[in-house]
Amino acid sequence: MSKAANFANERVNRRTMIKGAAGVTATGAALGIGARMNGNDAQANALQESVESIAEARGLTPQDIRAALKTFVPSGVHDDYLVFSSGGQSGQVLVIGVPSMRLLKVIAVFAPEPWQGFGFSTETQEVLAGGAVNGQVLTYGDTHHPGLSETDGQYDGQWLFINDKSNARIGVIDLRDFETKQIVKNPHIISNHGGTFVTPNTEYIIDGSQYATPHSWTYAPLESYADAYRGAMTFWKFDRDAGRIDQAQSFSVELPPYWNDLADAGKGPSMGWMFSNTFNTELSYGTGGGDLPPVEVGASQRDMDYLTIINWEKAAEVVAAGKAEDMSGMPMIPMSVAVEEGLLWLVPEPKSPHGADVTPDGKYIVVSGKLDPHVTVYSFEKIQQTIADGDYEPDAYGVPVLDFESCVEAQVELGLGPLHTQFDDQGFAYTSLFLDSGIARWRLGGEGIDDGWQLIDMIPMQYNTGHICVAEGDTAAPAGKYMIGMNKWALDRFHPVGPLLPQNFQLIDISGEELELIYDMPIGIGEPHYVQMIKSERLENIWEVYPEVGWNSITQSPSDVATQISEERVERDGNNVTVYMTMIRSTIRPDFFEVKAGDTVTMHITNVEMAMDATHGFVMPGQNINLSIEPGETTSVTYVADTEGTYPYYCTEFCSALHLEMMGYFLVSP
Ligand code: CUK
Ligand code: CUA
Repeated sequence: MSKAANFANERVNRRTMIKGAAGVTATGAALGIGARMNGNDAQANALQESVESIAEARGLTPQDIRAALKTFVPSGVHDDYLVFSSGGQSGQVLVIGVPSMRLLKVIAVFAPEPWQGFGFSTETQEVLAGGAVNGQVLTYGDTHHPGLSETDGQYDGQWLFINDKSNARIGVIDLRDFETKQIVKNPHIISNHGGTFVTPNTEYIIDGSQYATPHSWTYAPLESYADAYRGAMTFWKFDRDAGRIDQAQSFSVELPPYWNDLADAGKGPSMGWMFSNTFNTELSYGTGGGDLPPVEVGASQRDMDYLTIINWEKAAEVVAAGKAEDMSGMPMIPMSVAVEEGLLWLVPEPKSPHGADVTPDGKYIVVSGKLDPHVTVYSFEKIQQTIADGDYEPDAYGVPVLDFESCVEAQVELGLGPLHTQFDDQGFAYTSLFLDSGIARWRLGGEGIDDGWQLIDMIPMQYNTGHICVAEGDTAAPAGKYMIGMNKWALDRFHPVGPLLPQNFQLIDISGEELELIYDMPIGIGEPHYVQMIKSERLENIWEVYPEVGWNSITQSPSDVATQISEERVERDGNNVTVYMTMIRSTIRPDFFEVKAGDTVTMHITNVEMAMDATHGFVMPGQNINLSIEPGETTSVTYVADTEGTYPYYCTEFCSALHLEMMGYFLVSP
């Protein structure tokens, strides 16, 4: 043993004696500082002492220091992984670095967001308008599941999709500039949940209905629930070249009025298929204003619900063959056709299922029953064999229900309230335990694995874990290393901030034999459900500035209202005034224009700078206008100047020493 290590041990012993407890001062030994530094004893001692004095002053345990060292990312150094997190009811997406857990960006999707000018500029207002429901533009979303685009079952770092559960909408985010480009409204369903999950080459984005309604949410009394209400599984076609969901190539498969929950796409041997949980096979719709049991009771009566299985490749062929019906402008494959074509199947599933997750090799589907302590593992091969054997009976809607025993590979008892499962690179699966407040680590089984389908370990979480995320843990090749538990309740974990508490993301190091909690991160915005964690190096197409001056960031092409330096002007056409404006440190041109009360003003503002981070903001007081114009971007806005007065407009980003001088006067004359 080196002198330094000896010294460390002596210190530990001495402090332990003094304090009567081992905790704080075992730091040096725990970190192995002495042993590693034996080339330079003086330095080792100095480090040892400084670490110990900081630890003591701050009351840190050796575990705390290990966690700090594992998550600390020095100034100027980038994180190894990025997390794309749902922002829950904020309607946004959060971008977080791992392991530092630093918040890098909040991407506006379904709600206006002033900093980015999202929902304030004409271009982004059109994006929000794309998600209008019943003709009304909505200003919130309940985001649940971000889905990164995939190539060969692995994240390709190009696109991100996210669903709005409350209105059955999907947002499309371009990962070159991290901005929302499109929102589509599902014409068949009013609420979704099992979205967005992409197929292995992002052929389709899966979007499953949650609460059944009549098709296209038309009116039908609740008593007609069994006959008139329906579910649907929608497959949105993604056109990579256009960077848009192509509704004309998208379609749905009609389903019984069960409630579809989480879904996943098959891969490898199960490529071309998808799997979704289905609950409320009891067809409960609550009390209906009468004596029926509330949904909580009504939807939990049967011991088994269903796993819904759809062959989407076959479904696409059926649509192409003209066997679907047009419904509200998008094809829907009727249930009877889906059954006849052999593309829709059910398998019983233990009580009130929630997660459905396909293993990285595509051979198994792991399902959790919220009210069953097991996860149930289905074999895709056995499902195919059961279909081939004709071992099924129709449900009340004629959909074939496969024999449970014939399809199940294993059931693994994990704990109470299993919800969601992820996978790592060492053959482990991880399942959140909502009621037990923990995450179970268990071993996957299969050919050549003797000790498979077994619970290995459990790490407690604070508290009530919903989704979990392992780095690339839902792809064909998980990265492992880190896992995040997304905890619904934070309780005492952070300083109190009033009755509405943040949620608690907990980062866990899963690379070793022991699961090690290394960071707690409060999420003070909405209730994030799911996140995906991608290796930073896969995001290689990110732009530092837009490709050229005068760029329309929604169409991702040169803007036809771009303005170059010296082309600034004010054009008048009757009551319509158009201002072509430029911004450059530290001038807004023109710095003055005047209109008459009642004129309609359109401004096209171009940031003519191509320097990284040289963003200018723009506000026009009294008009609810707040824009962000990133380097190269052209942004537009239109408003009616109905109140006479004097309005100084200015740049909101502290962009330069003379930023406060970056302003102009807008006058509205009587
Ligand atoms: S659901 Cu939230 S914990 Cu919407 Cu993915 Cu399971
Ligand atoms: Cu531009 Cu401040």
